[in-house]
Amino acid sequence: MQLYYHPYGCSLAPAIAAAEAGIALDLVYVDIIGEPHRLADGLLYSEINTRNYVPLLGLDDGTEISEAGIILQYLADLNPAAGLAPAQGTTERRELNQWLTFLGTELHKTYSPWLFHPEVGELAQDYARRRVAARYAIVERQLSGRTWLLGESFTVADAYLFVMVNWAAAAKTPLTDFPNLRAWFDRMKARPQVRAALKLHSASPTAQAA
Ligand SMILES: N[C@@H](CCC(=O)N[C@@H](CS)C(=O)NCC(=O)O)C(=O)O
Repeated sequence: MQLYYHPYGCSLAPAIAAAEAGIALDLVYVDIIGEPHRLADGLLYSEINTRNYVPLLGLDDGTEISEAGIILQYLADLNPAAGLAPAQGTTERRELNQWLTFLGTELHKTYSPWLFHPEVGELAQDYARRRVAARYAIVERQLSGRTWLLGESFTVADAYLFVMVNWAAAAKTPLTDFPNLRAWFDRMKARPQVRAALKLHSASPTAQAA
């Protein structure tokens, strides 16, 4: 399986999920900063993925999966023994879906693109930062008395949340008011598979070639 990724991108979430599930992925670098987006060999990314963003998961049967929340669930369901997602049809799975949708729509899409494009202006960025803080407050309450987002089991929702919290310093969305979130972030960074995924996912084409 191939994961089309960018080192600063939300493709980090599936990279973490795959590492936690013990699934090996081939990482394919996409320059999502340059326009048009291209692979390291110069190929236009839009020729592979008409949506033109990462992550994209290329399956061995030639089909592809896009959208972070769906890729995460696909990876989790490939290895149920890893316990990264509750069983389909359960109340717990519905809860996971609720969090994945919240993370994708309320948090991810408030950061990206707004907080990574200064050209949108200070007013828009300040507004986005206030929205992020209000969403972090929701996560802060959820983490009270819980080790991971859904309770005592680490799930792919934690992998997804990690991406945005990892952006916090660069995007100037401080975690100061959110002690549960900070403690959760420390627990995440201490997980060996999160560290392994971070290392793999931070590689640029030059580093990959080296
Ligand atoms: N709805 C998509 C959003 C993915 C997304 O925002 N990807 C960003 C990186 S975090 C990207 O590739 N941006 C490049 C672009 O939009 O041109 C998902 O959930 O996977």
